[in-house]
Amino acid sequence: MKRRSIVHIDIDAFFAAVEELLNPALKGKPVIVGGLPHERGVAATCNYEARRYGIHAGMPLRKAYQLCPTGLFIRGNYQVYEAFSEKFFRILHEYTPDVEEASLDEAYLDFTRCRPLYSSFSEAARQMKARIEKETGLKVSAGMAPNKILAKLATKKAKPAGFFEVEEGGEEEFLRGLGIESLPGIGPKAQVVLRMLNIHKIGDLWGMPRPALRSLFGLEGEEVYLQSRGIDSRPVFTPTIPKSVSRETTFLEDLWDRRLLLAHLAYLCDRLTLGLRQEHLFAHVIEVKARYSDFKTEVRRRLLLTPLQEMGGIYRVAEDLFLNLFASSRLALRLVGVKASDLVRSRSLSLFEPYSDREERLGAAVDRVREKYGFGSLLTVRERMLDAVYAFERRRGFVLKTASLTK
Ligand code: DCP
Ligand code: CA
Repeated sequence: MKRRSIVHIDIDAFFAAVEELLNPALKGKPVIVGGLPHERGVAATCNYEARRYGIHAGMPLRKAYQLCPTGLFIRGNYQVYEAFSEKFFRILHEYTPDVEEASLDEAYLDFTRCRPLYSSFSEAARQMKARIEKETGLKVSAGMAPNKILAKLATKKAKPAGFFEVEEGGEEEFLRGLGIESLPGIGPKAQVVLRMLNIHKIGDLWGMPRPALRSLFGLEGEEVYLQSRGIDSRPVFTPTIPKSVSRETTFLEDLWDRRLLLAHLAYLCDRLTLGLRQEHLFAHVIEVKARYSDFKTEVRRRLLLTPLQEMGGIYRVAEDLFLNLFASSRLALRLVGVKASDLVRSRSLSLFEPYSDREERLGAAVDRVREKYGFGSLLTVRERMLDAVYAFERRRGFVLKTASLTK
């Protein structure tokens, strides 16, 4: 198999780092996120200052308090962390379409397909790391290697805030000195057994024959055998891209009023673009559909050389298509819909077309407000014309006739 270029990237002390960013007075002090000292429950994470006291994720809060009574304990706000996570992934998707979201703050990227775009993958990875740090204000660590396990171990070595690359031919040297506990296949129990056998480093594992590992750890033993040699053929798992995303609605009664029709169209575009942003998708084709009172259906579509994701751009195209279609209509309409297809995960892979991400930032900001105050909290004047027709809920927006659309 061709040598791959895999990057693993992970935000340092994620929840705690966000808290420090929101409240700079916390900087330099031990911070524990997850609850107050005397609450039940465990620490979700803590910053590196708190780790010096022996505190770690999963530790009961009371115990953390005993270890560090001067620590600053914070309950935490998951929605805020999610917003940072979204931004993190948004940037990653600009560097390659092959991104696997391993957790809220951790990803694998496969750069192999992007050979024509970058003169040096390490340079691109370093630049990506720097950009994330600049745009989110959080520190990240990254590792680069020919497969996922080595890339993840490289990140571990790079922490905090570093970048480490396992160069071709350097795999053995890299692995030899790492502690056995760094292999995901070796849990606390296995560690005890191996240490009794005087095996502490990954290099020590190489002397153990495959059957011996298997008899010690069962099927896991096979994993350990491969992991300890840095063998891992798992692909970077990219969720499949849907064929299309669409939103449509039948009206309560047939409509002829152009402004009200456009209000529906705008609202549907808004719901559609929310879906696109959530899936990190951009559309090369926008299609508008209208059904007349005699049930005849017409569609108009447009191919876009630069794919779109945001409300502003998509609505402009949809409006244009709709007006073009409506101009020749003699009947009232009973349904209107908008569909995005020929979807891609990233748009900035175009070599020739630098683009402004102003609209994307606007989209992310809109999502944040809505997350907090509800979808209906931010609608355009055009969309609010639907007040004349539908019940409105701040949490959900308008209650259209097609119930699934208000989800
Ligand atoms: N998390 C959690 N409960 C856990 C582990 C983690 O809620 N048992 C949350 C809090 C972390 C975030 O997930 O901030 C990311 O987990 P990581 O394991 O990546 O840990 P950190 O990012 O906090 O620290 P590190 O710098 O070691 O990556
Ligand atoms: Ca992390």
